[in-house]
Amino acid sequence: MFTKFFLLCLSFVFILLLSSFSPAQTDSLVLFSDDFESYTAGGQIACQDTIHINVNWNTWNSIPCDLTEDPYVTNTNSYSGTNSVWIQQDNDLVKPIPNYTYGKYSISFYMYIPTDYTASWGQLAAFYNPDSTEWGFVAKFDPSGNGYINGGGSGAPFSFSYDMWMHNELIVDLNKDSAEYYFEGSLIHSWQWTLAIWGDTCARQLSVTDIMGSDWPLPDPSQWYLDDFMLERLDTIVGVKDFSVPTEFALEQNYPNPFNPVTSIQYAVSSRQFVSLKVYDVLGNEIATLVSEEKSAGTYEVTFSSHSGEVRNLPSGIYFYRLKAGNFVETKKMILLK
Ligand SMILES: [Ca+2]
Repeated sequence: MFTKFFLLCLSFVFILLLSSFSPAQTDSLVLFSDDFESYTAGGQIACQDTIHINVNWNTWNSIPCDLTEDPYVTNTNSYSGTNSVWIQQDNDLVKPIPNYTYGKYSISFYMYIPTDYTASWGQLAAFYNPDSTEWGFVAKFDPSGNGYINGGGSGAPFSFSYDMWMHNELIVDLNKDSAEYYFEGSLIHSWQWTLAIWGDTCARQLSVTDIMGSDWPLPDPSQWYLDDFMLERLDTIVGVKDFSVPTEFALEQNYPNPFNPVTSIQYAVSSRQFVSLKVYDVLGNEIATLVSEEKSAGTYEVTFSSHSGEVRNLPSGIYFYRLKAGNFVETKKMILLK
């Protein structure tokens, strides 16, 4: 009996120690994801405006407008569920991004290349004007199992396998002007993002993702499958400052305030709850969603920028941010001063 009691005490102390030394929490905000399960197999997913292709890369919907360029949704092969996108020769699947200039982002997906076929994908760094684009990088997969990534005026080879699902990830940190390409979780190449694909200087910006059939000098034919595409903001929540679990919900005043263009907002969650943190203008219009997910107890910090992501060049003025977590609701005021 004594031993049991002793063990119980010991485990209690251990749990206390664990809770007081919980590691810093990092988190990400999913800006866009698609597992392609909501589309009809056989339908075309993209809708490229070929007349204004450099102006409006307005694709990723199910209204086909170009029979040759747009890839098909298929149920013959998938990473998740039953559907994926079948990208064939000269197809493009394009994901517009609203020209981010600040923040750290991840673009990832799974790819499957049948034996002896080719594939490629790339990321546009910048639009200088409607008709001038700059490639941030391109990854290619040639028919001998050799991959190659070009970025920053240099590159790196890597090997890949046929007939299996493989993970691709590009991480671009616009704050640090750095880029990293990961294949199957391994870092293949890192470079200065604004050096663009061939080492030319370009704007510090993240734009369209272009996922291609062989539109690159690769041996034909190109044919591959793509599933579980995701665009994430990685630097929205930077961690726990206080290792103890908060005893109550709290929403702190943003810092700096007034701000231009970036400010930080801290909040505390005392028990696991669905947390929503949104920014509104004085008319009550929703400007941005900073958090919208279940969070465990802890202290979090999120950044808000007046000109990145879905937010475009907000005017100077008063804005409000509102935290909702369970029954807890609090709103605070912040001032953008340009
Ligand atoms: Ca799927």
